[in-house]
Amino acid sequence: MVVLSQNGRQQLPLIKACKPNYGFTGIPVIDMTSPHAKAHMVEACEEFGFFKLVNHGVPMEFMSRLEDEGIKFFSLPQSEKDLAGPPQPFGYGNRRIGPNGDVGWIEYLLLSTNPDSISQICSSISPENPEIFGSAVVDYVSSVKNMTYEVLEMIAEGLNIEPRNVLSRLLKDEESDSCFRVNHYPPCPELEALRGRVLVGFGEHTDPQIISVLRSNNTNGLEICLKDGTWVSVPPDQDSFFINVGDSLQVMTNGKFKSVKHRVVTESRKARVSMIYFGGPPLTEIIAPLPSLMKEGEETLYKEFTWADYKKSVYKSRLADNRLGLFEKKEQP
Ligand code: GA4
Repeated sequence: MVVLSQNGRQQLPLIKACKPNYGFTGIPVIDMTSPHAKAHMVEACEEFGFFKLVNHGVPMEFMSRLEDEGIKFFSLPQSEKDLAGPPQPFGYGNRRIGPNGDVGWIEYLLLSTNPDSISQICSSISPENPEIFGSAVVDYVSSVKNMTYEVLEMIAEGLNIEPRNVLSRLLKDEESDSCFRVNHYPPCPELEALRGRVLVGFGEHTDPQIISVLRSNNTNGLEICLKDGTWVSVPPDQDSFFINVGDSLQVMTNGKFKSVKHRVVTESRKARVSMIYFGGPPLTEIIAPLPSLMKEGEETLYKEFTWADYKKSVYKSRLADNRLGLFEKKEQP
């Protein structure tokens, strides 16, 4: 990996650009109102760990209002933004991702999804108008949460498992450990000169939670890794959501669903703004394959662990690490 030095202060990663995938039309697009949606969601989670969701019912106004508020925040002078950081674990972050030395061409806000905690953090994010920013986040997050519950219930039906809320209950739980982030990837005009290489905004990783729900503006940058190891770019669509299977859902399906490896690369001319809801279970929840999904004689691939155990290990890891590796049952020789 080559590294670009920014004003001699920080080292940012450059990677080889993925081959253009103009011909690749394989990212599944699922219409939430279609009678086939449930089966298609299951197929997409098995093949890609990823799909695009249309006709989702989240008001466009909530999406654009939060995007506008995010842009307003990120255009503040650096000294003002720094008042809301660094994230511990919530707040404003710039270039540094996580506690273990990962960096990217990004600034972001990391928030809890709990309305009290949102309003608390919003008073440092926007001291003049905390309620404007706060209400944009609360409206958006509550609408996206409801849509996500429905997606998980449709997936449970598609998998033929009962009860319907076997997955969604973990996110609906008052103690659910979910979080939310707004990412801003500034453009980088110097990139034009770096032929064949791209600057990393957010390095490759899988999400540790159950499911992540991403919405971005119409700027390129998101890439996912297919089963055969090829990276493909995901054409942006500001009216849709992109759903990612997280590590916990991979475990709960005993590996039938794959948590998708993904990354964001920087555009030379246009800022990318994304907002992501990460649906996680309560800390005490045991993450294990759902018994109703296990075939007779099927062995569980993972050791038993709670979300708190996993989270602790996640925060000791680097972005690109195979975090589930530590929890896999190794074949006996
Ligand atoms: C990836 C998914 C979410 O953005 C996140 C990230 C978290 C962070 O930014 O603090 C982590 C990353 C994410 C996984 C490995 C650790 C923790 C940065 C990092 C290096 C909020 C999450 O839950 O895990």
